[in-house]
Amino acid sequence: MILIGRFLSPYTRRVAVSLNILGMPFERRPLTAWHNLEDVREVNPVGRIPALILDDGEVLFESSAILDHLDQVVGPGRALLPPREPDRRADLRILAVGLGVMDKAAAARYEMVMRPEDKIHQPWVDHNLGQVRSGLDWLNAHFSPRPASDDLPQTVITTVVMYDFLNIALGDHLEMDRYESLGALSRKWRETDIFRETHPDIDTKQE
Ligand SMILES: N[C@@H](CCC(=O)N[C@@H](CS)C(=O)NCC(=O)O)C(=O)O
Repeated sequence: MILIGRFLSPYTRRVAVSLNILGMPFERRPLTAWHNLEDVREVNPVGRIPALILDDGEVLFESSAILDHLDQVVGPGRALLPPREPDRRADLRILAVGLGVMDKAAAARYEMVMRPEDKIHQPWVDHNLGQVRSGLDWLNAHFSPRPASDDLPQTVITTVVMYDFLNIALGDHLEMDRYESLGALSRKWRETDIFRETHPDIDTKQE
């Protein structure tokens, strides 16, 4: 399998961490929509990362659809998202907020870095940052991994990756210290091999 995307993309990174946890070998092409749009469009008609090229050549895109496929391949006993209610429903709620936070963080960041300085619309940046903050408040209050579990379910993978992304992309604009329980979860996992192997710095160092 070939994973298309850079690790700075939290969507790409959560797929990479999941592949590693599930013991599924893959190659990676660290492309981005900004530098390699034509190549990315060849694998994803919308021109976004991640995409996963399967061994038979079929291409999957959208991180949640890719992860759903991986869970189907390994089966319900090893799936990273619980296969049945009520745990499945509970985890989907956490993932919906985590992914929403990533989407709004990306929107704020794009406004700040993609526009000429005199064309940045600060109310739009603030609107998105406000949504990031309220999403983080909710996650901080509502997400606690199931007790006595050292497993890495998709909720933990996505939350740890999200937290790293926010620190890197918007650390100067957010007060990350106030999300104590998310910070503790991040500290528990971020230095473990499984997350270090996919740290966004890896791509920067290779440039
Ligand atoms: N919902 C998508 C989001 C993917 C996404 O937004 N990827 C970003 C990189 S972090 C991208 O390729 N952006 C380029 C663009 O939107 O033009 C997923 O979960 O895969």
